[in-house]
Amino acid sequence: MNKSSFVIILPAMLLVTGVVIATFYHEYDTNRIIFPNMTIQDLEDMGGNIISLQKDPTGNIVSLVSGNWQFNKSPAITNESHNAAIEFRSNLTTYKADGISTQKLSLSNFTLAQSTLTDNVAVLDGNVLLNTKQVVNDSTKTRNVAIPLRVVLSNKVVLNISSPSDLFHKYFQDSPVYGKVTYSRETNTDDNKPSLSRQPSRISTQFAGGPVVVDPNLRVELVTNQIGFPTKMAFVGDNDLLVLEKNEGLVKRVLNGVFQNDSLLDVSVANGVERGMLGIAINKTNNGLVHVFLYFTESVKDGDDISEKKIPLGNRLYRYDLVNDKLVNPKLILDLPSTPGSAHNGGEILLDGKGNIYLTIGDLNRSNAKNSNSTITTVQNNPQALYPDGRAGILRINEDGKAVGSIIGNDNPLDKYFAYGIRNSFGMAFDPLTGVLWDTENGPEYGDEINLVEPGFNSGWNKVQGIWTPIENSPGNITSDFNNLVSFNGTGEYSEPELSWYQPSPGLTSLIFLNSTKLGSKYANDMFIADFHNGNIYNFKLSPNRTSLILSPPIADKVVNTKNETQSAIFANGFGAIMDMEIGPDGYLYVLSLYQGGADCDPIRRPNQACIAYDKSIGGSVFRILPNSVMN
Ligand SMILES: [Ca+2]
Ligand SMILES: [Ca+2]
Ligand SMILES: [Ca+2]
Ligand SMILES: [Ca+2]
Repeated sequence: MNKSSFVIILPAMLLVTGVVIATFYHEYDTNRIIFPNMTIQDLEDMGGNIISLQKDPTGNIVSLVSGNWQFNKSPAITNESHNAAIEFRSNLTTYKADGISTQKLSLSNFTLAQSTLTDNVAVLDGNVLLNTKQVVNDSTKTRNVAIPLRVVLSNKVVLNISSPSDLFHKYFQDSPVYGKVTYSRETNTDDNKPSLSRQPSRISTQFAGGPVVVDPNLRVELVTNQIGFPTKMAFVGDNDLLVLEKNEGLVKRVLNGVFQNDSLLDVSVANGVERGMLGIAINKTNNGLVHVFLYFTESVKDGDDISEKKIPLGNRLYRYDLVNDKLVNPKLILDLPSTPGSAHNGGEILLDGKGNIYLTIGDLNRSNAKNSNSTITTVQNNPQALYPDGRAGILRINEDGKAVGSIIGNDNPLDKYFAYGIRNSFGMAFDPLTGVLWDTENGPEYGDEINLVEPGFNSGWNKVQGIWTPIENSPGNITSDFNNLVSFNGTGEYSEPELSWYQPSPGLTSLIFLNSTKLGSKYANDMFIADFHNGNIYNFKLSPNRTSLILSPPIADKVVNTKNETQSAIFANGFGAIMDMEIGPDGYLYVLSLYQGGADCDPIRRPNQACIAYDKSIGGSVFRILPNSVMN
């Protein structure tokens, strides 16, 4: 449709419909905007109107869409200096040709997670509330759903609003809108391949205005926001960070805060649910070589476990050499199972500085399934089950993939288990003062744990999770009888978590000890843990002998009964979904997170919950936490 036909037709429409539209067309003069010199705050007064006539194939007008868009300063943000304090709104009303309003659509409560202002283009990523009011049989049906939204404002396109959400697609993409506004589906390569996951609606736990540290002496700053779905990171040197992109099997580099487009490595990974490029650790050797250890679900080509229903080649640990910005000379160290499930692959890699490698791997998503004993092994605390195959524990090996002494058995691979009875884990660290290992573990909707991990530690899965006896995915009674656990002739020993979460589980991920005084001496050698579902970092102090946590009521009982009970332990929040933390060579705390948090997608157990589909293209950020007193 061209503009002249629009001008001719509009007055006739108004007569028929009686709709009063004071301004039929307005555009903001973006030609005078020089983006590098503006802040997000400068968008505050911008707005415009939207009008569209929709015709059937023969040219008859079938409906009219009118509305507006506007940037406002968000009333929720009190920090005037922060340039993320902006809210975007858009309202559309659809009228049938007879003038009856059929649908009102609005986008409101936009929470800006990330913004980039480059030459001529402003890109705003965040989440928005999609509100639909549809008149059906004289009654109005209202629906509110949080969806991810991208707003691109440029000299040429003026305003493009897009989202990967199916709901957004349904309501907006098929609506040709006249005016300097376009609504389009986000270009998303994942859309071209079939997925087992339903398209999620997502909710953001990354704050508008960015994450926040509770301590007023500390601040959070963004290092980069260019990363595809990230999992883990590791430092090569000062301001030199390697970051993993899960779904494409990539290793990327962030150098002096600048995300490098060229990958250091691109391998083929299965990427259904929690599969993909999962773990990294770096060792700078005395002879100048940089060894990079990577753990990933190897496949023939990216995503073929979904697109072609292929069985992955394995969950594999490799050692590479970092030479001239590339990872070369792959050496396979450990070849672990990757089936039957696509979740609980673990992924954290730790080096102990004595040539040994520690790796977490979960139960590969089967030991809680009914009538599915085919892959349950004795390390999952079922004495009648199969001989272990490497799953459900923390494995300890040397760089040749060989066991380092044996703890619970002499035969391969039982000799490699440092700990067992683990459903899944994304975090572990050595206490810098004692050298003792700690981990975080993940229960099924309940029973996340922090554990002290002695050699031969049995975490109890699948007979106990947290302190409860599992009944399907729910917590049963507090477990009191531990006689049915497998001890491998007394060489393995169950011990209870130092802290357990009841429901809902926070989805614990990274665990680190802050072996730095750069955030203040009061935090030195404290434990910090992060979660996926809330975007929180929690701070715990250890007892004088460092074998337990110092916990005061209401968690002195070593159980987080409700979400509120950890309120006083929250060190920082609003990160989205935290995947990893590291102490940089500069002594500051670095945080790797997804923009969105929320629950993971499970179409059966969580049919209507805002969630994260692990095989979707969700962006990630690196933040660092440092004192206010440090100038850039
Ligand atoms: Ca890491
Ligand atoms: Ca790849
Ligand atoms: Ca346990
Ligand atoms: Ca409690």
